[in-house]
Amino acid sequence: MWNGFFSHLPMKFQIISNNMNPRNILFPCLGFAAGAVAQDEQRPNVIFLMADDLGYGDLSCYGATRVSTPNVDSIARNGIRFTDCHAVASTSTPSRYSVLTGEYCFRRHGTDIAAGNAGMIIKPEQYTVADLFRNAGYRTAAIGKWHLGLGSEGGKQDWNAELDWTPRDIGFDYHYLMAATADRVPCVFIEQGRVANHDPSAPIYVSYEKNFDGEPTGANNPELLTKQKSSHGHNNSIVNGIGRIGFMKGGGKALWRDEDLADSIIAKSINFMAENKENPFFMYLCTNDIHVPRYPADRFRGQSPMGLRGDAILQFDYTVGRIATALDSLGIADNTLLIITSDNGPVLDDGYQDKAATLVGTHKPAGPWRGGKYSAFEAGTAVPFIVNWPARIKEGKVSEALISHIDDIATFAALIGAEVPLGAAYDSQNHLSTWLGEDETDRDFVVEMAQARGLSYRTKDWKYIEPMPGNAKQSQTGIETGYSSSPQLYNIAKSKYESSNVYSSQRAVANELAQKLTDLRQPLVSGDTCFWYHLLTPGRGPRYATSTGAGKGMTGKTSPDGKKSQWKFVLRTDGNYDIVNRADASFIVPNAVQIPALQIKTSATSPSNGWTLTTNGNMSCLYAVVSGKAQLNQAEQSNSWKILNWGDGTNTTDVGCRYAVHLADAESTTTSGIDLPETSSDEIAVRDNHFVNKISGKTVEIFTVDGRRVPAQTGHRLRGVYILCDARKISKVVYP
Ligand code: NG6
Ligand code: CA
Repeated sequence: MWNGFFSHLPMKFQIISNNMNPRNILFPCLGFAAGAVAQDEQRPNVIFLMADDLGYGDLSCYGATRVSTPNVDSIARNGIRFTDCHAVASTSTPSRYSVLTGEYCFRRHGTDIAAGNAGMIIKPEQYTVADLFRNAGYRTAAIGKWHLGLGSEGGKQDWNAELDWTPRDIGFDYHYLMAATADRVPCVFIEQGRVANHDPSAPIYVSYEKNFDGEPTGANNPELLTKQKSSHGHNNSIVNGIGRIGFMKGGGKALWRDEDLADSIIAKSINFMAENKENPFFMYLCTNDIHVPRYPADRFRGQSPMGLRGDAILQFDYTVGRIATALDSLGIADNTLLIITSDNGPVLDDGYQDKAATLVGTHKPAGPWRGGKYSAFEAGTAVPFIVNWPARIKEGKVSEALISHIDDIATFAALIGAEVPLGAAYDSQNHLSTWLGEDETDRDFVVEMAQARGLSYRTKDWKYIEPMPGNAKQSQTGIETGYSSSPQLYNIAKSKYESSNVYSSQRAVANELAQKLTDLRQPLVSGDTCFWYHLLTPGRGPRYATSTGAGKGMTGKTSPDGKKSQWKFVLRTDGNYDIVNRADASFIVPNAVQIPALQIKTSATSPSNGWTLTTNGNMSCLYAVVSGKAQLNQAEQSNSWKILNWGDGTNTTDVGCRYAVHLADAESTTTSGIDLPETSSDEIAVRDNHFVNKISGKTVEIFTVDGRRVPAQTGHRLRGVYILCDARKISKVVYP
């Protein structure tokens, strides 16, 4: 019945077109090696199309029979359909964080399911996949579901003005977004930093703490829940006859109708594609489907035998069809690489009475995998993944290779011949040949993060789940979480469905995987990483090099245990800092507070006691983290920031202090020993305008002790002490 419904949709997309767009012409002649650098005119457009909560088994090309997805199937038939792809996390925010940054979400505090008024989780100085494309000359867009926070400060956004931090600050030229999820306020789209169709007669206020006087809520006014009733939660503000999470007031004509969400997202996507058909573009396109509340357009409701959840799958498939048709009619289908995937696994009852659970019948949303959304079990992160690129992929295939979303940045970099800056997208690896179906090389391992933030380590054959707290089954969603206080090991080669925990009989395997997880978890930066990464994020400009960072506004604050000055800065390779509690290593300040920079003067400069930077107001930030054993801290007084050495009391603060001074444009007078391991200057050569370590073959960067980058030019004379950075460690190099 619903098949016929799609008869108007394109089938042309599956046929490799003879499109003579000049950008495409040269393509067939190129004998591409994987990872090859494409020349400018041939670089494909890239669309990363991500569904929300779409399970592995929810598409007919992945085995669904109670729902049919002909548009996705057609793209899969002519592309590479992966059977073992994993999102990085089993919920949206952390999963998306990893897609956009190439960094495991477990490394970053504040990546749990975000509220609708969360501040932007990815900070402007952090490198993203959008930076990769934008720096390579692509136009970039983020359209649809966002769920990664907006504005510089959570809860402080003025929704009636322009937001200060937006996806423009992390590489996206254009955005049209739902701030969080359809079930979270504010229920409006944000376009280019402002509420789309903002209605001045109905100013918007948002709170996740308390209701606004006189506003109805799902809890108090169930009679107003005309379109969907909650099954659990979702009983705060009511918008469009549906209860939401969080409170909002106003909105007027800017408020979305759930029935129109997909059409709005489609329209903006097609606009963006049409506007950029002459130049390469990258579109991060995230549907609202099939997340709750599921309330698709009138023409889809009632079309599937599985109720609204099935209808939402049909609407998702329709979206894919519309994108495909648009590519065709714009003449750019041939040279567009289209990826279709999902952010995490499936859930039936996720808080609304939409009958998903009662009407599911024999349908298996998770396919062969156990668990679902939120789980540590495989279904949490096992997602559909389809790669289609007519110009390059000539034959449809199914690939069983083990792959992960974490690799998009490095893989796309190889695809377009761009380079990921040192230290950025740290966890991302290039698997282009696998993604294009040229081979089936597995990733060595895949990391999966459950909602409880516990990790699993998957190899092709095994799955280790570390112990984590929480119930084995969620009472409200009915999902098996895979959480257990004991370690678990499953032989995936034997069965995809994790039913038999072989931890006891296979201790050696389990221990090995557990150890790998431990290794991976090591902070990227402790004693051995470099603070200069901060400045290596390209395309930002001085605003971000000098006015953001952790440590700001910490004056007088106390750590949760009530002690003052318990902060410790741990620099991460993305250039941000985790501020952790020195005593127990828990996180304290994930989001720094913005304070304008003022003049800073150095005073006492005894390295072993730390330096004091005296400001005549507030300091913009303390960037510096010292290499080696030391960390920096500042004392609690507002005008005098003491940089302490928590290491062994030696003079290891010197490099960091000098760097802080440099960034703050302050005066400094002393230098003394730099306590770092040494790399021989003989190991360093200049190749293609890069410094390379001749032994490892890796690119390295060289900085002066006060943080200036040394250009890699042959003939550039180096003399004295420099700081050498590779992706993992910093050392000093002494040129005689
Ligand atoms: C949960 C919500 C669920 C969904 C999820 C986020 C309740 C009871 N449940 O807290 O409905 O919104 O968060 O989903 O509020 S995700 O796909 O965006 O991660
Ligand atoms: Ca999701």
